[in-house]
Amino acid sequence: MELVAAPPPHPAARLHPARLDALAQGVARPAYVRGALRAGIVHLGLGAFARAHLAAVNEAALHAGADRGWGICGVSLRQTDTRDALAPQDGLYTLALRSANAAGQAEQQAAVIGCLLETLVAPEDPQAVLDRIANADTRIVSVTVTEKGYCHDPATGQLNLGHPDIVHDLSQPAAPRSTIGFLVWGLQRRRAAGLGPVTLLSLDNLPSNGHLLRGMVLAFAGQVDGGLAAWIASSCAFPCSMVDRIVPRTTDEDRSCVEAAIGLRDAWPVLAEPYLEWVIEDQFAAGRPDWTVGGARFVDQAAPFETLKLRMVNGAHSALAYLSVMAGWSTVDQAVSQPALRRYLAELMRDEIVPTLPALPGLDLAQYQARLLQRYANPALKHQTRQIAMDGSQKMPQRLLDTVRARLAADQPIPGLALAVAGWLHFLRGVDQAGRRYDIQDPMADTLARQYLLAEQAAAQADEQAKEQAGEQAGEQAGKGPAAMLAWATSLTGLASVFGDLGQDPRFVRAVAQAAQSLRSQGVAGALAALAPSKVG
Ligand code: CS2
Repeated sequence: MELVAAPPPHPAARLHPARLDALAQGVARPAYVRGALRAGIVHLGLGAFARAHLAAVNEAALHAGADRGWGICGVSLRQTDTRDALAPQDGLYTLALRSANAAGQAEQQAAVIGCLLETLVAPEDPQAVLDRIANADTRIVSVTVTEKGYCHDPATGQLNLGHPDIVHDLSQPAAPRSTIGFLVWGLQRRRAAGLGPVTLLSLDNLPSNGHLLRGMVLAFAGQVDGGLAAWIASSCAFPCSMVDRIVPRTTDEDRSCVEAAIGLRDAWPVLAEPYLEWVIEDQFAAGRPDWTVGGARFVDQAAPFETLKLRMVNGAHSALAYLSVMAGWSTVDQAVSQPALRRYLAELMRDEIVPTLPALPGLDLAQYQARLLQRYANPALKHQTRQIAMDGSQKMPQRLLDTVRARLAADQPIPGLALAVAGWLHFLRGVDQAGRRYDIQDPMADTLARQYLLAEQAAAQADEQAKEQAGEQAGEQAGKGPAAMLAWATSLTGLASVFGDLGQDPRFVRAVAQAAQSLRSQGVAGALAALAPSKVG
């Protein structure tokens, strides 16, 4: 399904504060004096995700009259591309919320966001980033750097002091490169300058993200200066938060579509679904804007919301992503239009995930689940399953493995969860069912590739032994017998930095082996059918 919009007659002029009058009617735009804004928020990791929630909600607060000190300074920690796209637009960009109407036609609501005042590129000028954190205007330093940006061990949640960026940053106070390095050296400058504390606000998809960030910052600061660590611990705030909005990567087609809709050319618009849930613990060290006007909710404890979101939205997303990449379903809506996959996800949520969730008064979980499947089915997003499949080693623990642990602790079966985990492990072979190759994008890609090879060798060996013991068995192919798959799963789930002690739980390893065997011998469709033989026709 395509969004239909007539292209402008001439190449459109570039989005810019001087050209807001040229915006098409109905496109929301900054209605406050941008020049009066100061950057009270420094945001590290200025990807599409932050631009689609933090900045959009903050924009609503500014429209509602929030104090002018709540502009945003964005920081890209690696690439120059966001800055290169947005600088000629003086930081303006479009947020296009996409959905489908009752007839299934795509609809788009566009708004130009004005609260992003500047974008710094950390590797070009680390000093400027440190100065910003240590600026008197700064009151919140927020972070969306994805799971791997915390330089932690995914299974234990401890700072990885051997991480090359952390090793580098501990000796480079003036030119760090990791998020944690920037935060600690920036806070050190603040303290030295006699400035007050700030709130460090993690907005990443990690459980207790505020506590995690606090742990990383204090572990790093402790290596540097005990006094600094004590000051941070006693005066800075680290609220936990949960953000839920699906934000696919922007494509050139999206750029053209937004240009046609707004009448100006935007080099990097952001697309998102209309749905937004942003829940934040109300612990701020130096004030905050009233983000409730843009839909945020302040709570005492974010943990139950995080668990709900990570296990349902992200757990189901990851389960869907690996199976879909293998099966050749490239977008999420295409994937959930496959009846067997949709049924699998619905049963995974209802039967295996929901029973592990903490109670949230007033929440109807059946409705939440139905709404989630509808969000996945949004045909206007074209959310790539490959995008979700990235960084599995960092995502598995909180999305699927914690749920597995909760179920095993209650002695409950895990067939759907095991298929999701086996889906990831099977995906690591790097070839889909049609023989197309893809890269494994993961900070642990090398380790995973080595372990995958070892697992294949273990499988081949186990198969040989099984055949010797049983005599030649007609029809059994090397690497696919139950003994082989058990050896394969034992080897892969032995990766302690992802699986922790789960690799030692025979119930888990056996379930993963069985699901993997099913995937390898029957493909995704066969494995889904095998899981629910009575239900999938
Ligand atoms: C997705 C998330 O890419 C992924 O791994 O699961 O980005 C997801 O779209 C968001 O968390 C939704 O809130």
